[in-house]
Amino acid sequence: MRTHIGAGRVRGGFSLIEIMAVLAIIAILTSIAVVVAGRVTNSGRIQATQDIIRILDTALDSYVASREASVPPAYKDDADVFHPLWDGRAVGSAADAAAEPSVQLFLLIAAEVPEVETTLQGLDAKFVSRATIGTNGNFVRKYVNGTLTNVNALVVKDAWNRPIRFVHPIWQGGAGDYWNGTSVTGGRPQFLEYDVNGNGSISAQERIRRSYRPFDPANPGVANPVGDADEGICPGNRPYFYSAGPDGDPGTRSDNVYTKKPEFPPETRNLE
Ligand SMILES: [Ca+2]
Ligand SMILES: [Ca+2]
Repeated sequence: MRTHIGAGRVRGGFSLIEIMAVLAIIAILTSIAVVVAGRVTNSGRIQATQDIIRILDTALDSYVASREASVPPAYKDDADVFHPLWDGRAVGSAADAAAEPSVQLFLLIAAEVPEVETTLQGLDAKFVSRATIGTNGNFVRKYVNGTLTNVNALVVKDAWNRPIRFVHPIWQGGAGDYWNGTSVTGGRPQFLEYDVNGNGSISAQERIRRSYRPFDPANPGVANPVGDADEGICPGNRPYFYSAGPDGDPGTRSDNVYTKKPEFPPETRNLE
């Protein structure tokens, strides 16, 4: 009997080209696997984040029902400083890079309602922590035994470990100029002024800046342009919660996570 081995060539091993081809195939398969695994992870995180937002929505419902109000008011601390409940940046250079901790402020007010506390117990503990409110010397403080003391409140994060955001209807689309791709351009007042305490004048705390968009990942710490809001308009004059999604940028709305999607002003939609 005669055994036919290919064209008669006896192989003593793999050639360099064959090894390189195999390595290239392995590299391609690995990169596909990483992409697929990333999608699976993100889809699980999106689901988890939606669950978190639904619980916050329920907490908001409880608050609204208990207070017979359509929206939560601004938070006023014991130092008579008002902290509007919205998703934007505080005024002042030191705080420019920091968004107002909007969910934290909301939960500080909402904690007065017992039903809210019960609802929040439904949150997975790994997304919840406690922290002082504010950054860069702009802490929310209260008098405790005669001393101004930093306030602790619940922080609720999304599945990418970034704070969930709360948008108050006062914004109605936000304030601030736009980043048109090459420069910051006008179109809206840079600051939104809102007489939070109704005293007829606007204090520094009542002049709030909202985002420039889009977020510049190369310069996340600089004041401009840093997108820190989705610029949505609250549906039915009711606040909404959202997460900035996998990319962590609120200004890119395509991957943001919502349970109640807001309207967006037409002029920003054109920049999508
Ligand atoms: Ca005022
Ligand atoms: Ca985003």
